[in-house]
Amino acid sequence: MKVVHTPRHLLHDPQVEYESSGAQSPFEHIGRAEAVRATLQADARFQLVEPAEWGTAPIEAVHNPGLVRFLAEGWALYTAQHPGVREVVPDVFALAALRSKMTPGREPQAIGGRVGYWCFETTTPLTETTYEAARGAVDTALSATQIVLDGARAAFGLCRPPGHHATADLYGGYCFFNNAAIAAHHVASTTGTKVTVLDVDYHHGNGTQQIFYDRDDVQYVSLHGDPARAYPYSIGFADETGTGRGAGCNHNFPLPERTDDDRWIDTLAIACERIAAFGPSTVVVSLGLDTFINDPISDLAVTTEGMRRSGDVVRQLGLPTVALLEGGYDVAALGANVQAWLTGLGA
Ligand code: Q9C
Ligand code: ZN
Repeated sequence: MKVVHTPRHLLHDPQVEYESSGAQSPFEHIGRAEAVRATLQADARFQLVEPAEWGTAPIEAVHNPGLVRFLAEGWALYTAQHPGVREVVPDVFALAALRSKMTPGREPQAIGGRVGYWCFETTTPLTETTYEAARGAVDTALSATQIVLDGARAAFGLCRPPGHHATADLYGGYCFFNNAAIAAHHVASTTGTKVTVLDVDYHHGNGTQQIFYDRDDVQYVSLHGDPARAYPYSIGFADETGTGRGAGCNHNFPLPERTDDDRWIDTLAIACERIAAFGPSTVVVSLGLDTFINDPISDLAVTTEGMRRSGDVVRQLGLPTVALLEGGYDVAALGANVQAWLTGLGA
């Protein structure tokens, strides 16, 4: 199986994130992708290839061009006003409810206001070269997708930073551009066929759900920790099923704490029945490994063998599949968990 990887992910190397009302060392760090690369590089079944350059057009087909512009220029403008700042983080959020009863808000002119207009939370620092890294992750996703469009049964994009929390207009949740949504839209728009995004990250992919919520050509199917207790808290409930033309095309499977391999696999099998009924040409997997039993920021109990079984369930759909890395924070196990998942998928 081909694995798309670029060292450009090293350009996103924040030293601090703000969570639970305190500063901490980031969970989403360069060692994650380096661990996955090392494991796959040492396994002869995988061939590492570099992505092509895809430019901003496929990004702006999914995201607000204002978000792209902010991520490209925001760090320099902010640090010109605040010399010495390394990680830019919002402190004022332009929440829609601030303007209830009024006309919709406009992008603030002041850079301090712009950060909180395009970002929804505090754990996603913007550094001097984050934009280049985020562009590299999109290039990685699109090149892995192209390998599948060219006829491969499966491919893996070693995307970092991850993507599934980024909405059309907002970054956050360690995500800047929604790699999986950009890939899925690319397939749907260039082939005129239906696509499914299957999201197996521990966290609900609120960004992907939002982007496709009113569309009937891209189905979103997600298994995740119940938002009643788990990030992103306000989205990912089972009664969110799509709107307008997209009614019935969104499927959420919120899960309880300590969900084990058997329950996870049973739920994934039901999710795959929904995918088969939708009839996509292609499946894009948002491959988070933070459902792992030892993951430091989540509470499910899937084992490495459960990862292999998960890939096997998806393989049985018999559909061309592009898997893209999302979360997974037990770095010691991350390479083996990706390897197991891709082995199940048919590496
Ligand atoms: N106290 C991904 O896995 N922090 N993003 C959660 C809970 C953010 C996870 C805070 C988690 C984002 C791609
Ligand atoms: Zn996650």
